[in-house]
Amino acid sequence: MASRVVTPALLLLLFSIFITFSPALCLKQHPLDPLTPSEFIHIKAIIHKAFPAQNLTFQYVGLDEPEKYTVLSWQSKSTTNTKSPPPPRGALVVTRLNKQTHEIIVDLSTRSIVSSKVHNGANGLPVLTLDEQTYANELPFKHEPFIKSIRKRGLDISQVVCSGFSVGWFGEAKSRRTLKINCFYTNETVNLYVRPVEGIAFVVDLDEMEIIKYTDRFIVPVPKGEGTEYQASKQKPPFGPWLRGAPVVQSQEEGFSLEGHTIRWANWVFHLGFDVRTGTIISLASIYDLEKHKYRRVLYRGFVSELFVPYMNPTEDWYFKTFFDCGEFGFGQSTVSLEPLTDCPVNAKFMDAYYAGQDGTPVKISNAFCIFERHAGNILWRHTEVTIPNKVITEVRPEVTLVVRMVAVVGNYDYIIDWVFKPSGSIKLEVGLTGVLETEGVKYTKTDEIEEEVYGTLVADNTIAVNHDHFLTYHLDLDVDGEANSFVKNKMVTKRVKDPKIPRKSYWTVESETAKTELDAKLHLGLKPSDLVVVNPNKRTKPGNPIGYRLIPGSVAGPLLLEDDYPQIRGAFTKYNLWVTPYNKSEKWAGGQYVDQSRGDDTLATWSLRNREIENKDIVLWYTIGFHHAPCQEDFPMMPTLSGGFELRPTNFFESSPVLKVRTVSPKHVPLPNCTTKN
Ligand SMILES: *[C@@H]1O[C@H](CO)[C@@H](O)[C@H](O)[C@H]1NC(C)=O
Ligand SMILES: *[C@@H]1O[C@H](CO)[C@@H](O)[C@H](O)[C@H]1NC(C)=O
Ligand SMILES: *[C@@H]1O[C@H](CO)[C@@H](O)[C@H](O)[C@H]1NC(C)=O
Ligand SMILES: *[C@@H]1O[C@H](CO)[C@@H](O)[C@H](O)[C@H]1NC(C)=O
Ligand SMILES: [Cu+2]
Repeated sequence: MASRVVTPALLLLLFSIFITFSPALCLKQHPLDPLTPSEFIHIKAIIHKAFPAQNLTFQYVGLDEPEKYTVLSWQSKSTTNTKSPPPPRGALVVTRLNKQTHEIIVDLSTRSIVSSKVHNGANGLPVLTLDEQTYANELPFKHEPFIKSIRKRGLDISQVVCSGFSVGWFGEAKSRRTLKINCFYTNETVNLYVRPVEGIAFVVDLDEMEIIKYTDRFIVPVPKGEGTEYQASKQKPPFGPWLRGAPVVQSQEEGFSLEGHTIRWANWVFHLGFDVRTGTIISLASIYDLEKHKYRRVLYRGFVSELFVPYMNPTEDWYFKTFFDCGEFGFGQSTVSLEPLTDCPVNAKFMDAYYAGQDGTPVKISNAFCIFERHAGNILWRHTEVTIPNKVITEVRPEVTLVVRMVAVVGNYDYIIDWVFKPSGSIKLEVGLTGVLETEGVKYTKTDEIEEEVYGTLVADNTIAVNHDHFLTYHLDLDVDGEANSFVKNKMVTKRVKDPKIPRKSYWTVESETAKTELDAKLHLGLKPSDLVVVNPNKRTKPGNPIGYRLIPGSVAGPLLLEDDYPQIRGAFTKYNLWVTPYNKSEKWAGGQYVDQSRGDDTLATWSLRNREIENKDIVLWYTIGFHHAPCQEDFPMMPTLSGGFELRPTNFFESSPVLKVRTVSPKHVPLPNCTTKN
C-alpha cells in the first residue's frame, strides 16, 4: 500500500500548481471530474479543523455530484472553445468517529462544511478502508493462541498471511462493526488462496481494532498447491502453447483525444470519471448525427452499482461469505495499475486515479484506466453482390472500437471492466472474470473418497473450489435524445394465419407495451422473447418510429438462494434481471448507501416498492450480469478469463445506418515496421 501513497513533495507541487493556476484549472474542470489530489488535501484539512484532536477515519470521500439539471445547463452553455464556469464543487465525506458514521458535505468553493450529521437511517456501515483491513490482518500475529495453533499444525508462522472478509448480517438485532479473518499458508509461494488454513477464524472489532473472538475448531491438511505457481519467472518446463504478440498497426494520428476527463473518438464524446466505490463512471455520452449535424444524448451516467458474490458453503466457517464488492470493499479502491502491453495493447493511453486513504491523504493509482482503439480484425459491415450478371461487387468496412478498461482485484478475483464504444452507436459493457478461485481445504484427494456433502468441485488434492455467484448490477441512466424517456417491451408473439387459402399456419409479430410504473418493468429475462427499448416518446424518426436505444442482454442468471435467506434479503436487487426506476440523485447504490452489515432495508428492491411512475420520465435502468460459477479443474490454479456482457444499441435512433459512409484511415498510409518474411 505504501507505494500508492502520494509523496509529500508531489503534494507540495500539486498544491502550488493549484494555487498558481487555480482560475485556469477551474475553467477547465468538468463538473463531473473526480476529486483531485489537492481537493482531497483541502477536504482533509477542513474536516480536521471541524473535528480537531479526534481519532477519525475517512471511509468514503467522493464527488458530491451536482444535480443533473445543473450539469446539463453547464454543458449547454459550454462549447468546445469556451467553457462556462463550472457549478460549485462539493464532496461527500463519510467518516467513522466515536463508533458512529458521520455524513459530511463539504463545499470546496467556500472551503466550508455545508452539513454534518450522524447517520441514523437504514442499517448498514460504510465501505471498509484498505488501511483498516491491513491493520486487522496483522492482529493475528500478536495473538498467542493463534501462534500456538499454527505451531500445532507443524506450520511456520513466517509463511502465514491473513485476509479479512466482510461478515454480512444474519438476523442479529445488534452488532458491532466487525471483520472476520481467515489465514493462508504461502509456503514460499505467492498463491495463497489455494492454501487455506482451515479451522481457524477470528472476529475483529474494527472500531476498537482488536480481536474479539478466536476459534481453532479442527485440523485438515493445508492443500499442497502443487503446480500452482503462476509467476512466469518461477515456472518449470514444459511450457506452451506459444503465442505470438500481434503488432497493432495504427495510423500515427491518435484516433481519440483526451481533454481532461472528456474523451472524443470517432462519432462519440463522453466523460470518464472515477469513484472509490465503483471505479469507472461514464457520463454524458453523446453521439454525433451526420444528418442532424449535432451530438445527440444517449447516456447520462453509467457505472457498476454493486457486485454481489455469495458463496454456497453453508458451514460454520464459510456461511457468511456473501460479499458486496462495491459497497463493502470499494471496487474503485480495489482498482489496480494496468500493465502496458499486456493488460492493454501498445496503442493504449493511460489515466491515473486518486482516492482518499483512511487518513484522508490522497492515494494515487497510476494507470488505473487504459483507453485504446481496438482493431480486432472484425467486420463492421460488408456485402458481396453476386446477383447482378457478370458483376461482383464487394464492400467491406473493418470494425474499430474504443475501449475504456479498468481492472479491480477484490482479494482473489480479478474483474476486467470494459466499456466499448462502437461507431454504429452501440455501447458494449463487458466484464471478464479471472484470478484465483476461493478454495476450501478438505481431507479428500479423490472424488470417490468423499463421504459427506461438499460445496464445490475437488480441483486438486485437499482442495475444493467452492460454488458461488457473481452478480454485477449496472446503473444506466439513459437519456435518449433528452431526459424524458419511456421503457417499452416489444414482445414477439406467435400468431395463427387466419386466411385458409394460405398454406402457412403461423408467424410472429411484435406487440409493444409501455411500462407505466416500476412494477411493469421488473423483468426476469431469457424466457419470453422481447426487445427492451428505452424510447423518447416525444420524438420520432421521419417515418414515425419512436427514437430509442435497445438493451440486448447477455446470458442472464438470477438468484438461486431462498428469498428469506439473509444474503438474499441484502442482495434483493438481483431478484430481477432488469429494473427501471425514476431518476433520483440519491438512488445510486443498488445495495444501499451503507452495505457492510446491511439488512436489506435500503436497496433497489425496497425503493422500487413505491411503484413510481416511469412513463415519459427521466428513468434509470438497472441491469444485472449474472454468473453461476460451479468451478472446474481448468479454473485452477488461475482461471482463464470468463466473459459476459450486454449491449446498448440504437433502435430507430438514427434515420439510417450511421456507418454507411464510414471512412477508415487505411494502414497502407502508415509506415509499416520493417519485417523480414521467412519462407
Ligand atoms: C486511533 O486509532 C488507531 C487505530 O485504531 C490507533 O492505532 C491510534 O492509537 C488511535 N489514536 C488515538 C489518538 O486514539
Ligand atoms: C511446503 O513446501 C515444501 C516444498 O515444496 C513441501 O515439501 C511441504 O510439504 C509444503 N508444506 C505444506 C504444509 O504444504
Ligand atoms: C429519492 O430516493 C430516496 C431514497 O430512496 C428517498 O428517500 C427520497 O424520498 C427520494 N426523493 C424523491 C424526490 O423521490
Ligand atoms: C526500413 O528500412 C529501411 C532500410 O533500412 C529504412 O530506410 C526505413 O526507414 C525503414 N522503415 C521503417 C519504418 O523503419
Ligand atoms: Cu467465479
